[in-house]
Amino acid sequence: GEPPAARALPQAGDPSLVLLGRVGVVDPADLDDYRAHGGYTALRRAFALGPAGVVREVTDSGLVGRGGAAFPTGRKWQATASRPETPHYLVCNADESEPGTFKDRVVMEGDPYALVEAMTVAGYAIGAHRGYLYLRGEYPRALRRMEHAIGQARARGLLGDDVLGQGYAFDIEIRRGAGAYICGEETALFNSIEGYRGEPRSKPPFPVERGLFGGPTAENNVETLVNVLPVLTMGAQAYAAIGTPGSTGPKLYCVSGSVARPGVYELPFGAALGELLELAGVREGLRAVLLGGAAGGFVRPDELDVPLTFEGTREAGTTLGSGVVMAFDGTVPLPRLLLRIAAFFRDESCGQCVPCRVGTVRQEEALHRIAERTGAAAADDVALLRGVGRAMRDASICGLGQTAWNAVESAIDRLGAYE
Ligand code: L3W
Ligand code: SF4
Repeated sequence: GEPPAARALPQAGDPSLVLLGRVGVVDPADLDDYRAHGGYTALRRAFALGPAGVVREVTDSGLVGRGGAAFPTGRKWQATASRPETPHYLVCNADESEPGTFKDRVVMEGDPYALVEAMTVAGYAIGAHRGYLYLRGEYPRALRRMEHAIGQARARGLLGDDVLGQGYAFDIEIRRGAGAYICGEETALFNSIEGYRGEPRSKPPFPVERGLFGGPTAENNVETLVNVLPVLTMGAQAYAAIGTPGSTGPKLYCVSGSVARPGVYELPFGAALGELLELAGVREGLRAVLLGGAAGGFVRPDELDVPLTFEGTREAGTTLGSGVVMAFDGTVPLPRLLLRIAAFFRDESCGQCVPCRVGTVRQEEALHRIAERTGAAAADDVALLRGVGRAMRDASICGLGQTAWNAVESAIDRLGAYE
C-alpha cells in the first residue's frame, strides 16, 4: 500500500530511538560491539552516583512499570533498598505472555547486553547480589542470546564477585517458564522459582517487603529495566522531558492484526493511537482496536485520537496495559474473538480461587450459547455475564481474575456486541 503519511516509519536501529536504537545494528553476541554502541556507560554512571543516587535519578525520571500496571519504579526500588532484611533480590519478569505482547522478546533477542547491564544497575541500586531472569519458556532464541550475554559478561568481569572492579558482587541466573500465563504474575513467578506451584500469593505483603524466598524483592519487566539505561545516560531531567508529564519516556508498542506492517514500534508517550496505526499501515474497514491485550479493552474507529499515555487511556475507559495494539477489521467475527479471549482465561486460570476458577468457565459457557445463536444474545445471558464479571473483578485474588471480564465488558458496552 501507500507509505504512511504521518511521519517517517521509525526503523529498529534508528539512532533517534531510545530503546530500539541498537536492535538490528549491534551484534547481539558481541560484548565489544555493545560497548562500541554506548554499552556500559550507564553502569559506570551508576557507580559514580552510588545506590541512593541511582534510585533518586530513577524516581526523578518519572519512570513507571511497563508490564501493565504503571507502578513508579523509583518508589519500588526505594522501598526495596530501605528494607533491613537481607538478602535483597532483583527479579526480571521476562515471562512475556500477554496475548499480543512481543516487545520484550525483541529487546532480549536484539540487544541482550542492555538487559544484563540494566539488571546490574538495578541490583546495585536496591542492594541485591543476585538477580533472576524469569524467561518465557517459548522464547528459545532469547534464551540462547541471554545465556551467551550473561556468560560473556561474567567472563569479562561485568558480572561476578567484583563488577567493573568496583567491589560490587552481582550475578544473574536464568529460570525458564513452562508455558503458564499465570507465572507472569509476580508472586506466582516467585513460587515458580522456589519450586512450588505457580499460584499467586495474596498481596500485601508486597514483594518489596516479602518477595522471593521471603526477602525484599524488586520485580520489574524487561522494558522497564532497559529504560533505566537512558535515564542514567541522558539524566533524569532530559528523560522526563520525553513523553507527557504523567507518562514520561519512550514506550514500545506491539502492533498486530489488520495492519500492513505489524511489529514493535517505539514512540514517545503521548502520540495518538491513530498516529501509531498510520505508521503500521492500518487497513480499510477497521472495526475495533484492542488495547492492553486480553486484559484490556476495545476502542472504536471514531476514538483513534485517544492519546497513548497511561492517564489518557484510563480517561478513555480502557488501558495501555503492556502496550498491545491489536487491530480488527470486519473479517473477524466479534463473538468468535470474545470466545477465544474467554477460553484463554479459562485455560490460564490457576484455579486457586473460586470467583476466577468458576467465573471464567461460566463466562465462556455464556459466550458459547450466544455464539451458537449466531451472535444474538438473550438478555439473561448478558445479565449473567455482568454478574459473573463483577464477581471476578471484585473477589479474585490476582489480576488474572480481576481483568478476565474487561474485554468482554468493553465489547458489550463500547462496540455494542450482541445488539
Ligand atoms: C509496594 C505498594 N509495591 C503495588 C507493586 C506490585 C507490582 C506493581 C504493580 O499487574 C497488570 C495489569 C495488566 N507497595 C504497591 C507495590 N506495588 N502496590 O506494583 O502492582 P499491581 O498489583 O497494580 O499489578 P500487577 O498484578 O503486578 C497487573 C497487566 O498486569 N496484565 C498482564 C501483563 C502481561 C505482561 C506481559 O506479558 N509482558 O506484562 C494483566 O492483567 O495490565 O494492569 O510489582 O508489587 N503499596
Ligand atoms: Fe488463580 Fe484466577 Fe485466583 Fe489469580 S484470580 S489466583 S489466576 S484462580
